[in-house]
Amino acid sequence: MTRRALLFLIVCTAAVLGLAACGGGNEAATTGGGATTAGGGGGGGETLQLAADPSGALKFDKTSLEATAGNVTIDFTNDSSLPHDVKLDGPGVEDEGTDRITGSSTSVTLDLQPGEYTFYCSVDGHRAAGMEGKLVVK
Ligand SMILES: [Cu+2]
Repeated sequence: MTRRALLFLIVCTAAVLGLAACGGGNEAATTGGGATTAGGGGGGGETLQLAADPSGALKFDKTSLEATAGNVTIDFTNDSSLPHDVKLDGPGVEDEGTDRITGSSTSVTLDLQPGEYTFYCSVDGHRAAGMEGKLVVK
């Protein structure tokens, strides 16, 4: 009897936890899906966030990005004391991107077609040191 009661309690607890997890997950998925649909449905207008390492290491905070074809805005933050920029090479785009900035933020909007692009910092030596990554546009 005691054992059965304990089992019942465990099952109930699991069910409650499961429901709670499901509820939270659905909410997050709905919010995320809505934002994605709004960006893609409007013929682009997607915004990507990218930052240089704030401590001065020669790297970005991401090595891969993904976007939907159309107007893609890159919000670039460089809180370090070194100059950095973000440039793109890929289909129809060569060495285009943000201004070179130090300790501030900037953004650039490019009309991108589907394909694979390389993003990198064009300051001498930075790309070779690891400031590059891949952007996939679908
Ligand atoms: Cu750089």
